[in-house]
Amino acid sequence: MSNKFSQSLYEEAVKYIPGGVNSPVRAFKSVASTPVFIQRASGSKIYDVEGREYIDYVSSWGPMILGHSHPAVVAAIQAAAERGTSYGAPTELEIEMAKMIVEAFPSVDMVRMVSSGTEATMSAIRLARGFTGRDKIVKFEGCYHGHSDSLLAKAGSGIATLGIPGSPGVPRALAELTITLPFNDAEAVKTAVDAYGEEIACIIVEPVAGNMGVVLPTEGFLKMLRDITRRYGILLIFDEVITGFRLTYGGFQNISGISPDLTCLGKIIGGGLPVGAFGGRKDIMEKLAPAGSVYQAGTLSGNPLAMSAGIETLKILKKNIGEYEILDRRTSLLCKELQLLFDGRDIPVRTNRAGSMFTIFFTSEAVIDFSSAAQSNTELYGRYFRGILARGISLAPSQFEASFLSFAHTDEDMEKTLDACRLTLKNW
Ligand code: HOZ
Repeated sequence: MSNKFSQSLYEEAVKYIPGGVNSPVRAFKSVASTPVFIQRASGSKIYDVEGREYIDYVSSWGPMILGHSHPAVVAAIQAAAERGTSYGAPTELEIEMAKMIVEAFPSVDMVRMVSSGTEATMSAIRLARGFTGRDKIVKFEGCYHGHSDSLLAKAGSGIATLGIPGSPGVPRALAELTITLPFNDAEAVKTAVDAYGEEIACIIVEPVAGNMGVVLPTEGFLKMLRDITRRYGILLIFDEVITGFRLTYGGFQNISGISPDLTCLGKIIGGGLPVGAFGGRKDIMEKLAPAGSVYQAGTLSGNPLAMSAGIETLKILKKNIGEYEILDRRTSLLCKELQLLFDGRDIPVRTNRAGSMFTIFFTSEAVIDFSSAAQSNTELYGRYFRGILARGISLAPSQFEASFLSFAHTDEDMEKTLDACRLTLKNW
């Protein structure tokens, strides 16, 4: 496919932006390609600078559950912009947003808005350390909680995509405080907590992992985390930046019935604008400045544009709560049909799915943690990605990311996606 304009923009971009992109996975490196530059997006489609249309399953990495440029969300942003774009002072919008989150998440009594998921997890970790007076934290291999120093060890997303074990620039003294364990491995958790329980401030987990590709928690894993953290006075943090409002009106905690002490959010609650939030038990949250002494701040925190886009998005989701079920069914059908196409060609793949998020792993084994995800043939994923992209389908440009459906995806989009897959596999 001719990609001359994107190619020339990429060549220009690398002169001024490291690697040509502002977030590593976008560079298409792991799929042996160069990025498609986007001009606009609407509903389930994005359009590149050459005017080519793609059915979009990247969904801006999760936020666009209503589809792109939803008219009511755009109108809310426009109306907010006319009243001023940032005040650095409190607004009524922030109370409205906080109330909506508190209402949707039974484990959240209070919430603090920030500007990204990274900020949310980073601040939740500081709060957990401040609250417990302990320094060590536990995270899971392949789970990604943004790029703050404490959380980069054996992380998913770009770290997994680029195959780097951690990052230079993270002080060893800090990295040593992060204990990294295999996801879904209850025994490993018990061993670590038995050894260091009194020193551990928190266990942070994506209750459904989305950043090593989609990996579901095994039966009882989250409950085990809840029980053991309670026993040792460790805080349990659910990173629901991706799963928040993605699987239901609330988080995976509403579905699993397991309540964490703190919850991190982002993506959907900003309706496509930069946002993050963390919230939880009142006694913990009140340790935050200025109520308490754990410091955290931000000029654009609670930004009126982001709050307006987020509030409008949540209102629409709440009003159309039945759509989640339709989305779930549609994604399930798509995944089943895709799996059949691969099976029909004897190409070993495993499809993991939670609601409207899914990953096709190019492996014959079940994917239950990062080491099984890492068995995937990333070259074949790249080949599939390039084949289907050339036929107008935009998937996550990495084996270790999730793809997403939105309320805007139609049956016709599904048919076109399956046709593109059929054609790609025909020329395999
Ligand atoms: N780390 C993000 C996905 N899990 C990628 C963000 C982006 O490149 O926009």
